[in-house]
Amino acid sequence: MQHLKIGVIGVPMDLGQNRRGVDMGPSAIRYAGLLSRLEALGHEVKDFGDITIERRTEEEVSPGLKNLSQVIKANDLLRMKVEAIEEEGYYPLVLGGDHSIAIGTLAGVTKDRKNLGVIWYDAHGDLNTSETSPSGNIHGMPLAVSLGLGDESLTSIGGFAPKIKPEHIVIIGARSLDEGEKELIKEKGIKIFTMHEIDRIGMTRVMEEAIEYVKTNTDGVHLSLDLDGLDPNDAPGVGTPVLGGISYRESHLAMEMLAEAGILTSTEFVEVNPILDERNKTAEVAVALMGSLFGEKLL
Ligand code: HAR
Ligand code: MN
Ligand code: MN
Ligand code: MN
Repeated sequence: MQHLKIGVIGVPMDLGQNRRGVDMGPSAIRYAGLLSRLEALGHEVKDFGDITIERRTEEEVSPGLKNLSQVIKANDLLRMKVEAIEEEGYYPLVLGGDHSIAIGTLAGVTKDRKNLGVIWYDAHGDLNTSETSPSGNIHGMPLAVSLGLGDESLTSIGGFAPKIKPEHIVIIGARSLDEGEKELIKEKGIKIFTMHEIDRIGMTRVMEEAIEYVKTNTDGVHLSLDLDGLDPNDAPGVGTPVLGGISYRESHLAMEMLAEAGILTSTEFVEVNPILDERNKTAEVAVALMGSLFGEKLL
């Protein structure tokens, strides 16, 4: 893999969901050795620090869109930061934080990409709107928001919508979808490899097909990797674990195949929650996977 200029940006955000601790994800990932791991591969790595996140307020303004104003502000800051990082010639590597931050990341990387491909590696679809969400948690909505669906205050971040097109998305690892999400996947014809397909045809073929799919007619590819896409045995430190997930080994294979394909233009790793973790295991898994993603090989 060619040497990259990688710009790391942390988003200590926990307002997109109900559990405390995921705001410590960026620290845990750095502590697990991310920067030296990437530098050892020959990349130039610059840590751009963390986005400032507002505190949770006591009174809940909108139960269907929890912490809406703070989530908007954080994502708008992140969008601007991602744009600045790209302008400086760096590859954005965003560390979460809960998955609501994908709204800002995607808004930033689509400023000059009108046909971005997206790989959504997740147990969930994150395709809810305030109408379909069972929880009102915005971390269950970022893919819908980026498609231009949902509350205007979220879809309009960056001043344009939609950010991405349904035919440029592939979801990998899904095993928990709400009814509204299932309908949307069918209605929009979104490409999805659920755990069924991964079991049935294997990760090698899933990734071959997914890579071919997202590189077709696109001008860049973003990887949004939610650690809960992995099995909770391998990644226990997540807020919404779902049994029967992608294994650590399958995930390494997926990352290695993405490294070989050389198609990615930005990446985010989200939902690492150190409070729910076992001795920082999930952050270490995240760093190991980023190692493979950025070119690590045994021999
Ligand atoms: N679909 C559920 C909801 O909208 C659960 C979302 C869960 N969590 C995430 N996102 N970590 O991938 O509330
Ligand atoms: Mn998610
Ligand atoms: Mn998830
Ligand atoms: Mn490996």
